[in-house]
Order: sequence, then structure tokens, then C-alpha cells
Amino acid sequence: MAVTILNLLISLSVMLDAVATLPHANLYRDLKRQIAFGNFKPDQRHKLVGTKIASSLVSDITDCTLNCVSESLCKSFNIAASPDSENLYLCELLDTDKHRVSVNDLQANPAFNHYSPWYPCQPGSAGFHCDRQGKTCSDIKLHSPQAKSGSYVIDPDGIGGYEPFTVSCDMTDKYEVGVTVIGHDSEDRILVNGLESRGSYVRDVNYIGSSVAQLAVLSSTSAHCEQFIKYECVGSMLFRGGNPHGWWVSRDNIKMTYWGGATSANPYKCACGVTDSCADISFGCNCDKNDAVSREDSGPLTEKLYLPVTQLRFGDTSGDYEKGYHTLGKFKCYGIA
Ligand SMILES: [Ca+2]
Ligand SMILES: [Ca+2]
Repeated sequence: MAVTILNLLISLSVMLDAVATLPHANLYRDLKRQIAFGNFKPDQRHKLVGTKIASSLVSDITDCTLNCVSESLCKSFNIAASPDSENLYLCELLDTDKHRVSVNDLQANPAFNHYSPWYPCQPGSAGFHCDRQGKTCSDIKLHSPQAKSGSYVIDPDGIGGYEPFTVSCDMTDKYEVGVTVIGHDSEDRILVNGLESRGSYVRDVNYIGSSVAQLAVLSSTSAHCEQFIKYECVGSMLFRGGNPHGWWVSRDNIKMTYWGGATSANPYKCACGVTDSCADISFGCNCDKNDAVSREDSGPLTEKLYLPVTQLRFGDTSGDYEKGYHTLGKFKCYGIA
């Protein structure tokens, strides 16, 4: 390389501190000050179609990055995914990058990895060209690491299909991955009393600003979803004897007979039933002890296939002291599926 660069700062992966101080300078050259900076993000097994400035054989990704940063016309590069027989990689310097071309020019190609400078989107938008709405809060956070917690419009199924809707994004919870939070009309601690037969208490759960169908897409687009559920009881049973008095209803209208802290692998159990720590270990839930003592069963529901909760059902609350209170948390999804 003919260009003399004394201070060469290279980052092959996302380097957030540098981005914060140099927001639009992910490929930055100041040859007078002898500084160059490259912050490239890979698209594995892809090749960008563009005018090749130069091709060379290099020993590793660092050399290819150095070659691009050192060449004033280079805006991005393709590098062979595997070395040749001499253990060298083909490195192609290009005169454009994926942000300047159509999405179709970044082509799947098992023989190459593509590296373009990484630019954060404005908070809320996402995609190669920052030209689409974020699918989830995690998608928004991925494309805009600077995004703060607040209200955002998301479109889990992308352009077309369901309409986008407004959600709350918690950008600090879950190691700052971006948590989509959906509220509903049954978040308060609500009394259940005076109804005896199984499931005769019915509470429909309505989600704010979104349909269950839209939330099903949010769930399938996310790596994880959860919803906290609690039943505080006095003499009011849940699942005792495998014949439920209370249950929750899945997004597909299935009667779900396990409680928070358990899964469908633990039928008729609450969290204490999974750990064999219930008030009476012969039952799967604290409430199933069915005595005059205030007890509680609670924990997160985490099987995203069944979430969110669309209805709560209870019974066994018409005796002298019998009653219960239910509490259902906001629906939360995070990570990218
Ligand atoms: Ca849509
Ligand atoms: Ca009872």
C-alpha cells in the first residue's frame, strides 16, 4: 500500500463507542491527519455486485479491511468465505456499498462474505436502507443502538399484511436487546368471588392497540415471549386432582392447565409443583391445598406458541371464606427469531 497511514483504527464488528462519537463516519479517512477508520458489518454468505476497484489475495479479513480503508475509492468489499489452496482469501474492493445500491444487488452467495460500513438507522426504522418500520423493539434496537425506551410503531409481519401498531419499547431490560411491551385491560389485581362452578368466572383480556392475530406475529418474530400470571387464593383451587377449577386461555383459544413457572410439560402444575415445594407437596399448586389460609401461585408463562393470554377462568369461590385475586402482567417479547 502506497498510502501511509499511521493511525489506523479498524473495527470489524459493531463498535458502538466509536459510532457514538463519529455518527456518520463508519468509513472515515483524513489523510492529512493520517487517520482512517473503518467499521464494517458482515453479511455472511452474500456478495455485493458492484464495480471492482481491485482484487487481491490476502491472509485474513483484517488485511482485506486494511486494503479497503487504505484505498480512497473503496466503499465496501467482498471476501471469499474459504481460503484457496495457499491458504489465501480473495479480497474484492468495491466502489459502492449496500446502502447505495438496491437490495437486489446484495446477492446470496455461499462463496463470499460481504462487508459494508455500518450506519445506524434513526430510532424506529430498520433494514439495509433504514426504509422500513422495525418489526419489533429488538429489530429497532439492532438497527439503532442509540434508540431510547419509549413509544414506537412496529410492523411484525413487515410491509403488507397486518397494519403497524404502537407499542412501548423497553430498551434497557433483558441486557438492552429491546423488549416489546404490550399492555392490556386486565393488569390490575382483580377480585374473584361468589362463583363456584369450574371456570364460571370469566375475564376476557383485551390488548391495547393490537389484535391477538398481530400479537401472534410478534410472538413468532421474537425469540422469547413471556407474561407474568398470579393467583392469590383463600380456599380456591386451580388444578387439584387434574380437574381444573381455574385456567388460562391461549391465543388460539386452548384451555391451558399449567400455571406461571411451569410449562405444558408440567400438566396441572404451578411453579411450586415443578420444584416440589408446594404448601402441601401432594398437590401441584399452593392454592390446591384448599384451606382457609391466604396462598399464592405465580410465575412467568414462557411458551410463546400459546401467548398472549386471552382469557382467565376461575371457580371455587362461593364458600364462606373462599375468594381469589388474579394479576396478569403485560405481554413482553424480545430477541429475534
Ligand atoms: Ca404489516
Ligand atoms: Ca374451596
